[in-house]
Formats: sequence, C-alpha cells, structure tokens
Amino acid sequence: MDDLKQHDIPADVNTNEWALRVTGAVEQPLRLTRRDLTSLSLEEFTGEFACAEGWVADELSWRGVRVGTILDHASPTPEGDFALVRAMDGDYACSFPRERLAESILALELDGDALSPEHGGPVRLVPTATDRNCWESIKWVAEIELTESRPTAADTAKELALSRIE
Ligand SMILES: Nc1nc2c(c(=O)[nH]1)N[C@H]1C(S)=C(S)[C@@H](COP(=O)(O)O)O[C@H]1N2
Ligand SMILES: [Mo]
Repeated sequence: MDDLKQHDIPADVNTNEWALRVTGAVEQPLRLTRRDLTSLSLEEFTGEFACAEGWVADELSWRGVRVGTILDHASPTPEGDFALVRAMDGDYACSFPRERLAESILALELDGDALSPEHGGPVRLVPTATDRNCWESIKWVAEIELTESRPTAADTAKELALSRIE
C-alpha cells in the first residue's frame, strides 16, 4: 500500500486560527468551526489519490461533510454557478462548477484519525468525480466563494501543481 507523499507545511498555514468561510453569491454567508462541521452528518468516501507528478496513494478512506450540505445552509443565489475554493497557503485556489464541488467531501478524517496538518487538516477538499485531479484536493481549505462565472486569474491550483513537475 502506498501512502500520500509528505510535503512541508507552508509557513503561512496557521491551523490554530482556522475557520471555514462561505462567501460570495450566497444568501447566507457562513463562518464554520471544526466543531460546527462535526455537528453535520458525516459521510465516507474511499478512493485512490493520483498525483499528476506520477505517484499514487491507494484506497484512502476519508470522512467528512459533503460540500452540498454546507452549500444548502448558505443558500447560493441562482447565479452562483461556480465556486472558488481558497486555501491557507498564499494564493492557492481552485475553481469548480458548483455541481462538481457539491458532490465533493470536506474531509475531517483520514483512515479513522483526525486529518493531520501535514495532509491538509483541519479540513481538506476531496473531490469524488472519477476524473478528479490532484490539485483539486485542496489542503487547509479556508474559503468557498460562490461566483457567477468561472474565475480565471485567481484559479491558480493547476498552474502551481504543474509548475512543480520538471
Ligand atoms: N493548499 C494546497 N493544497 C494542495 C496542494 C498545495 O500546494 N496547497 N498541492 C496539491 C497537490 S498537486 C497534491 S499532489 C496534493 C498532495 O497531498 P499530500 O501533501 O497530502 O501528499 O495536495 C494538493 N493540495
Ligand atoms: Mo499533485
């Protein structure tokens, strides 16, 4: 069995002050603590994680809140068809069509333990679509901003991930 790779935690990641904000094209902006998330219904998703750099971690078992559940609480406006998900490390962010994001899991646990900061704890986005990409699995998720169109310049995740590949 291969595990996730170990990467250093960037200096600007401060998980002590962590909370998740839901902003933008929503009727009810939210600020959620880890405790708020654990009070919602938790679901499991098991799958392999494949990085574009050529390594694979198989059969990871994630547990957390389906993003759609959180979006329901925030009531996106009819125009909020996309979302930009921001992390705590600098300008790392990735945009999603709202439906693709809604089926993803915000994972609080990995293989039965609280998700460690090394792998994105308190909360990591785990896309469930079969065509998911490694850079969409956002560690240290800080904000979900609903938008009316797909952000371009602010959507940095793919570019940052691919820039690491020689
Ligand atoms: N916030 C944030 N999330 C991120 C990244 C990152 O640099 N910052 N890198 C992505 C990429 S390209 C990969 S392969 C995985 C690596 O996960 P790991 O560090 O748990 O092995 O995290 C993804 N999520
Ligand atoms: Mo990656």
